[in-house]
Amino acid sequence: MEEVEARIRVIERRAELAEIELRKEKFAKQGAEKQLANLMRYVEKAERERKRMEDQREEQKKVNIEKQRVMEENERKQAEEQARTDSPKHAASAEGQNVEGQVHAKPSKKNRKRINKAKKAHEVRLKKVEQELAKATEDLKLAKLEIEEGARAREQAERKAAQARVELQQAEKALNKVYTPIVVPSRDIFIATKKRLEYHEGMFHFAIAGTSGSGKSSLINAVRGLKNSSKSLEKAPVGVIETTKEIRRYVDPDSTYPFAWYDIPGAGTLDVPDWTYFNDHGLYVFDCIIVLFDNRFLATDVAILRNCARFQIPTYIVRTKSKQHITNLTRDLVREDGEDEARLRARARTEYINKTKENVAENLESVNLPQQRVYMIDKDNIVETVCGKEPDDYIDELRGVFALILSTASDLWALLDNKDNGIPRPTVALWSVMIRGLVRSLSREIYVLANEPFIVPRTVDGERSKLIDGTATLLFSYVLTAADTSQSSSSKSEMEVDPDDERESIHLPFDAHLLPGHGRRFSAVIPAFVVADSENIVPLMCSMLYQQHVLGIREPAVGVVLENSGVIGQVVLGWLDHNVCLPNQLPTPHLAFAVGSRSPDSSLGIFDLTDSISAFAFAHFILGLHEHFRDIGKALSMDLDIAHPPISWRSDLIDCIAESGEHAWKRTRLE
Ligand SMILES: Nc1nc2c(ncn2[C@@H]2O[C@H](COP(=O)(O)OP(=O)(O)O)[C@@H](O)[C@H]2O)c(=O)[nH]1
Ligand SMILES: [Mg+2]
Repeated sequence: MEEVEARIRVIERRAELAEIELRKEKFAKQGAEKQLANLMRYVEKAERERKRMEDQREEQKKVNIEKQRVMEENERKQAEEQARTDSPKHAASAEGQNVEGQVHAKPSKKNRKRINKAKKAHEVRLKKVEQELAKATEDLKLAKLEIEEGARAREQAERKAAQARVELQQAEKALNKVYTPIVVPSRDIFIATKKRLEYHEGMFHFAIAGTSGSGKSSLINAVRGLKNSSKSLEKAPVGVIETTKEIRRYVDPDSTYPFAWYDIPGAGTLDVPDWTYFNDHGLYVFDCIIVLFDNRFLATDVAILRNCARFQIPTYIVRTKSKQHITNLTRDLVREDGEDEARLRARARTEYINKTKENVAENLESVNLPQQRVYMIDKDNIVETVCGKEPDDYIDELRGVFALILSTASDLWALLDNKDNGIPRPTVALWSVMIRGLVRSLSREIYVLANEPFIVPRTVDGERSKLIDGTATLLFSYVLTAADTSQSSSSKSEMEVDPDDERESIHLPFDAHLLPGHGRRFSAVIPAFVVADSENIVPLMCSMLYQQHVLGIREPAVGVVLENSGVIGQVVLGWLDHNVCLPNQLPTPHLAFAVGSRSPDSSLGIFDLTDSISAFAFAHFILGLHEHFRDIGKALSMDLDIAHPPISWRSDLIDCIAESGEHAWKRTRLE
């Protein structure tokens, strides 16, 4: 968690830096744009100035030409006038004409001088304007360059901004993954939702969620003993395309089962965050949610499971239409040589079961949800079971599990209600049937041993007088046999020892014997889950831990305290300090359980088995041991790492002491 938080902090910091960078770039972009606008204004002004100058020059030119023309016209007129007045003296000397010509030429020269001067001044001005224009053009060029530069900078800034946005989104996503907001409904909303969904205390409320067509309505009919073809008005309509997201409620017609079934449509089309969907539909009020799928286990199914985990609602993963899927698979498989129809179907069935389990396991693992069992069912089989018939081919019978839990709860309730003169009545027969049934539904490789005496290991100097330390009410164990040190299908009777048996003893140090008994050993018992009363639970769990330790198994020990006439079950977890293993010293065991509270609270691992909801939560806890059983089984099927140095204790020490006195255990050690 710390590591994840550190990662989040780094991502958040990066997002912050990216934001700052983005702001800087925006600022730079604004600056460049401002500068650009200024330059444009300047260029426009220069252009205007140039035009004005040119116009002025043009105007001046016109004025000068006109002036010149007027002047020449006047001169011409004067000359003509002169000529007219001088006509009597027409024969004037050539010299005289010449002088006259010089007199006429004088003003014209003056004018030209003036014109030339004006021209020069004009040229100077023009040059200046041209220079200014050239400068303006140069500035324009520079401005254009700057504009281009600005555009590039802007592009880069925008790219960086986009990247920063992506990073920010990623950071937010990562943050949401870890800290998905959980909006816990207030007490008032909770009560209002219960009212809206017609939740009645004392009844058990199952929600069935799944995509349209996965078979929700059919399952609801099946568990109530109704076929899809039934004419009953109570039937849920099937095969209809779900057009609303409205939740429908159906009550079990069999009043001995206080079940209400709810059809939760639309879960496969999440267009809002999954927890919003979960909260909006009030799914948090249900006692149990069944996630149903037909072909593939989808992300939306996982989303529902994730939300159920938040609200600690028991869930069941169920695959429907199993018969149909197996039939299809039978048709798809290539028949092996000499394989008849029955064998082919059996192969298809195995493949179907394995593939389904794998698919669900992978999906759960990918989102870090604990593994849980997937039930494979078919509506027709359920109808048959509900109607009291034994279906010919079924994989899992979910309703059987529910019925077992609820009937146990109601039987225990009835038993407590009928107390004989206040004397507590034994309840062990009732609850042990339920616990056995539940564990049995988890694995067929587990052996149940009831009322078994056990011993606790002790060191050389420890007390050795009382060698049976207690009695376990229920031991759910794997069994190792002498033949091969893997799990075997030997029955309990094979574990009893016949002294004349010629079989070889089990290849395990004597330390590995948990259970008492004497003589040679052909099998060893490795408990994975135990039930005992409060007097026995601590030594039993220590013994169980040492047993696992000797075999190199590092799983925690799981047990439940339940008195023989009690109805409250409390979970105990145990582990060993594996590092401490000095000669003649046992590793320290640790046990954890809720103290100070005896009132049922499933989040503390305390359950009241007379209360159907609490009993259901208890059952769910046991069904959740699926992975725990599997891990111990897996460890046992591998090469066992027998502890070295071995712990100095053995179960049949009692005989040795009886026969040979105090230190006999040394002689009888077989190593
Ligand atoms: N073969 C078989 N068909 C099923 C099973 N469950 C449902 N169906 C069929 O699947 C179709 C859709 O079922 P329906 O219950 O309406 O699904 P919903 O949309 O989830 O309520 C119907 O044609 C059902 O007959 C089953 O277990 N086996
Ligand atoms: Mg339906």
